[in-house]
Amino acid sequence: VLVILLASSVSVPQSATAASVVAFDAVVPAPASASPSAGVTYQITSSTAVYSDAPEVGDQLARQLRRSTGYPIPIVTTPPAGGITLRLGSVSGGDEAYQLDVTASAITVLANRPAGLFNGVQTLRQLLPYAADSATVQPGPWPVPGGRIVDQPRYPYRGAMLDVARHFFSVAAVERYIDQIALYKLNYLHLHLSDDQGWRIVIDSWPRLATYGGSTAVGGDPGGYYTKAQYQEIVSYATSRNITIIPEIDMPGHTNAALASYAELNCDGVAPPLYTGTEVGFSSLCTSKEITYTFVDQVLGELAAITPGPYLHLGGDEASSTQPADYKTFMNRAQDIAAAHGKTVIGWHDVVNATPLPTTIAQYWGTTQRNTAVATAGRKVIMSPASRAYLDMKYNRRTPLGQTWAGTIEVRDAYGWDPGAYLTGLPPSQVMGVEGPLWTETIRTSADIEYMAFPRLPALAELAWSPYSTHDWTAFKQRLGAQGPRWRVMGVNYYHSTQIAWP
Ligand code: TNX
Repeated sequence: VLVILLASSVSVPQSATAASVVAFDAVVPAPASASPSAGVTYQITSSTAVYSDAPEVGDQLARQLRRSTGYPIPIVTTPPAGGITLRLGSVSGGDEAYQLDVTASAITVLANRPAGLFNGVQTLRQLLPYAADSATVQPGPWPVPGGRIVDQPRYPYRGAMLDVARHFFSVAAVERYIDQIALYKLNYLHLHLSDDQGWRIVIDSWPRLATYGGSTAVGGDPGGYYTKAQYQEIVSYATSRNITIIPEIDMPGHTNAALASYAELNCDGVAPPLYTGTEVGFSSLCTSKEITYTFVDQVLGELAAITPGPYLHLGGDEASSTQPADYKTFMNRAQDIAAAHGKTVIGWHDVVNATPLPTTIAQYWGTTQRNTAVATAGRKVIMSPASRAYLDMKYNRRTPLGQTWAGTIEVRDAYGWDPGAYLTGLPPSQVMGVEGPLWTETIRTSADIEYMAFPRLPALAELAWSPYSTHDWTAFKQRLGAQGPRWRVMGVNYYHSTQIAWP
């Protein structure tokens, strides 16, 4: 019975029958509204052409289709009769909204902005047979189910975080992750660029941060850092996939790599050794020295200059080696410095213990649903509750990677909460969105990243994108399962959770 149910709604790539049409209910995150046209399918053929009002979005779609279908898929300068048209126009729902129409004769995506066209194309990708995500030419056919999807995000912030400090990840590895998360309409990638174990970005006025502070990683693994040009390459790669990079320099704690690089940043003037363990809370910038603020100003200034996005993340978490009064003084000055460089501050929710600027955003990482200080701070909040959203938590006790301090998180736990109602007393209107952080004390390769992020990150993406009225575990696990064959085609090393009936 199970097999029959799955076969009726999910395609099998090898099969060329009508059953290989992907169903509308295979899309993650669930669209705000979807109306299939029974019996109608569009076929991508050797004569299909693409027109786009957003050239980059059209190029990306055409490139992918050429790769897997082997068809020429030309880009044309007027909307092709019978082809794929990506048009700017007017839809309700803002910059990221789109409308996708699939008839027997044409595919049309309509959006207010290129971001909406990009999102519509991600939905279209998921409506194509899995083989369309292949890097090599596949036999086809290439049917797309007919109907209309009218879609817009629940939250403006849908993020992932990658800790490149505990372990360093190459530009190629970061771009690979960007490709994977873009398919689920995430629009922010937060890079945790500094911590006790490593400093990962060149700062010209403090060169030893990267060359010395970036020279190692957890367990003595190889370090590394991004040059400014490499960082900018990541930023532009992300931008063309509707993803804004948020750089984090964690302070005043989590700073051993900086303290080891420059003796003058330490209150006692003595540089500690580099650190490759996994303890937290032992390091602090010297909040009483003026040079500390020169350092913060120059670091944030150089980073702001290469970061087109509006946000700088100042960390601020677990500063247990900083006196509370000193923490407040320091974080208040650091926020002013970031603002002077034209950026809006994000901090881990500990930032509410300072005086958050009216615009400062708190990222909630607690393990309980009660945190009065955060709920009543009157600030926007990004929801990353550790017991639901932390991608470095193990799925279960047997998971080979990850940690358990916030519990174990199976797929159903990652999906089974409402970001708008999670933190007691926080007005729903203050919730800006959801982020899935991936700390990398135990994570060393792209395969490790993928194992922890998939399938939990798509679950978080659905919480962030889909109206809560669509929230339904039974329907979700079916949609999520439908991603499995796609991940196999894409080479994504996902965790085969037994909660999901993978086709
Ligand atoms: C806590 S949560 C941290 C990180 C660790 C993580 C491991 C937070 C803001 N800080 O420094 O990497 O736990 O799960």
